[in-house]
Amino acid sequence: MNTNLFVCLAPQRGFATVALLGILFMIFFTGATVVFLGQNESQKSIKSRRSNEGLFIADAGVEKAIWEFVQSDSYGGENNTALGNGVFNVSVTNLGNSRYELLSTGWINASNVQVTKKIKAVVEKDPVSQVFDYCYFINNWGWYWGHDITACGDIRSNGRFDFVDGPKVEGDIYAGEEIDDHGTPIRGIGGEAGHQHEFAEKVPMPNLQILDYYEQKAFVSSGTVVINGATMIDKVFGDDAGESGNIVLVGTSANPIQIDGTVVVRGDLVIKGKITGQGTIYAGRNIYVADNLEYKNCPNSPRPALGQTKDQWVEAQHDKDLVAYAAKGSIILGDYTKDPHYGYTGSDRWYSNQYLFSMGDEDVGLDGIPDTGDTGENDGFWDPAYEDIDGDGVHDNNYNWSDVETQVPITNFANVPTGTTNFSNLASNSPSKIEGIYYTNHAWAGRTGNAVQFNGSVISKDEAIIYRNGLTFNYDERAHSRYNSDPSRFIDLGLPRVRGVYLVSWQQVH
Ligand SMILES: [Ca+2]
Ligand SMILES: [Ca+2]
Ligand SMILES: [Ca+2]
Repeated sequence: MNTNLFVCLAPQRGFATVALLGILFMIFFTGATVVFLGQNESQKSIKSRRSNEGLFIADAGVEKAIWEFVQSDSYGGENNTALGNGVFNVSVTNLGNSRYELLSTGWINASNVQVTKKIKAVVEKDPVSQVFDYCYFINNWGWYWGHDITACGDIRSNGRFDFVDGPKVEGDIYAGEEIDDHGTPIRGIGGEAGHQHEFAEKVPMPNLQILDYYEQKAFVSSGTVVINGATMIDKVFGDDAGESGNIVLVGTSANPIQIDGTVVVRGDLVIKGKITGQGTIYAGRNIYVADNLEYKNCPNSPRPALGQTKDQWVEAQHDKDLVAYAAKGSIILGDYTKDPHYGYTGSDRWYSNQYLFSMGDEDVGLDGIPDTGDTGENDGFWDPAYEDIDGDGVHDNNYNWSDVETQVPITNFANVPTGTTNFSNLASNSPSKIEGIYYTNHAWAGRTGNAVQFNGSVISKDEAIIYRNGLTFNYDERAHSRYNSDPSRFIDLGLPRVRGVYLVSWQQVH
């Protein structure tokens, strides 16, 4: 599946091509039926049929407008477009935040019966992806192996979701394939049948292949990263002479990393410590979370307090730090160089590679998901029409060390701390608090310390997080799409978007 060209199929009623063809078919079919039955029908019945037909025509106007918005955002509306026995008009009002209100009017004027029907709809062009509605979202395989794993918030996999030893889930569980507890009940409300949704619709992951789109966002938002008064990133890092595109950002309580808006790092980003502000950092390759990465001004509590609604919590935390990290490559946590591959044999080895390196092959068949045994899976033939999951035009094989390693030695990165001679000087395999919203449509891999907390979201195609004595995911409700439509709570983080049109509301007004 090439998500780059995917038309958004979020829970919605309407979507462009298929629906439009369906409605056209219904109108012509209905029209023909009316002509055939017309002689024997009462005037009332004809009127009722015409009324339905008028509504179909007004709805066809909405569908036509959605189709036009899929193609371009400069659509101006329709004027007396003929369809079947009638015509439709569509007027368009730009509501801001990529939203448009459509007023579609359908008329029938035939067989002495005149009907006018109006539909008002709101659509959102290229909406923020719904993958950000979960504290843990995986395209391929969701796996919670361990009694001491806790998720507070909804979790979702487009493939299978396996639970071993009764982990705890305080939220809903969605899987595109089977949900399997392997004989030990899942603890928390996620263990209840009403909160488990197997074979759910797959939610497409945004594709970051075209970084230009996000570079434009960086220019529009004049995004910056500043540390101790020095500008580290001015909109895009790597576009000016002398900028290699690879940078290290280390924040402390006294001198946190300050982010404002959207910025792009064209190569690798190594980041750790304290961060403050609101915004999103895109990386053209990997993001290395080298150790703890925490907000300086974090929410009062990671989740709504007892008796506090989600809305109340979001309102109260609206201005607190909120940062998203989106990598075109992978997100690598900890010190991967602590591995026998690099001559290291200590007990705090990285370990993630032992799981990660059997993942990533794109020979996954028609459904774009591995281990489902569908047509074309593991057949040794890679068909880019449905198996180029990341949209780069190349058959990606299983991950290996070259996917994990920095693309240049750490000493060649910009802003590398004085005295740094190797990656180990900056990284550790004992991080215990990771705050923020993390997105990649490749691997999310790494090693943690004891009782690690992820406050935000972990979103990836493949996941290989190796933890010690406790792993907790706390969803940050401020990232949920339900707040996109509420101007008083809307936070424009600049999160990755899905190409397409989302139907926000639809109502008959006349
Ligand atoms: Ca498959
Ligand atoms: Ca294949
Ligand atoms: Ca590919």
